[in-house]
Amino acid sequence: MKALQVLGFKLMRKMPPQLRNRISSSIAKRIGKLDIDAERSSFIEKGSIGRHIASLCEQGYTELDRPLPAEKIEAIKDFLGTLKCYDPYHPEHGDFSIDNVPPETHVGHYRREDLVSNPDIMAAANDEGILKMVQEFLGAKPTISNVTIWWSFGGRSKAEHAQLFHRDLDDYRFCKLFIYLTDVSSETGPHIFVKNSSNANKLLKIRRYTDEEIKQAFGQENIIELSRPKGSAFLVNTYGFHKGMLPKAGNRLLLQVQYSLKPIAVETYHPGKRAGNIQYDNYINRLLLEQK
Ligand SMILES: O=C(O)CCC(=O)C(=O)O
Repeated sequence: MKALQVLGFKLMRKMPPQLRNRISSSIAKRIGKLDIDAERSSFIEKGSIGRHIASLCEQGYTELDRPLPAEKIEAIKDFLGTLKCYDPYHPEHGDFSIDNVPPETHVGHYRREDLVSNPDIMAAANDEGILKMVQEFLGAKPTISNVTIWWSFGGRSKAEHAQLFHRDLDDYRFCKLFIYLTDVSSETGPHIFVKNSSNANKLLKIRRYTDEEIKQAFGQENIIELSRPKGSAFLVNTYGFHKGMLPKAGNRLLLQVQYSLKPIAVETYHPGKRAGNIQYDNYINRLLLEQK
């Protein structure tokens, strides 16, 4: 079964946007929607949801109205202080703490299994305004298919991996929530998103692209640098072109949640314990949290 899913995943990755959209719509119809009360959101103002959904669907991203509050960021950082990081691109470095980072390492990720036990992280992932926007974007109730936090370290000489422009190809339709846990300036590795590239039928070959190629294809005016204060949150359809700019100085800490139609076929999920008695929707959280 897993082998078939992985084969389907490989085929999906090669499909052009229009075919992906047709298939997503038929998967979404079979999944159906939930009744979600977006008014209870901590991230969006009353009455603004339609504008956010339109922006996410048409331009490929939307910036949320309210930040994650400073006290939540501090609580998350205190929790991270009890954990170690690893570099997924250089597993040979093993686990390291953030005051002892190997010099060649560009990124330090925390483990999903640890993060899902934190109530502030999971509350952000399950914010009803966010779930409602994502549901309208996907056309179906969302599946949380990843929760991750990582450091991008400054002072490295050359951009690598996700620091170069690329499309994500994780599912037929998916998007990601970004929340900055540090202030992010042009110097400290802002997320860069190419507006209007998510539905564009260009540059479909799977590879990393240079800044010049992206500028030629989409125009400088569509390349959006998201330098923002800590707490800032945005939803992005990362099938559109994006990268994390190589930080020149200082480190960036980012919380990211992925929402998709289906589980990501190449991932292995080990649902973890919920913090306390928190009630989150079983379906939405089924890959990451034990059922209640
Ligand atoms: O670090 C960033 O801002 C880019 C992240 C990225 O490429 C991704 O999540 O696919």
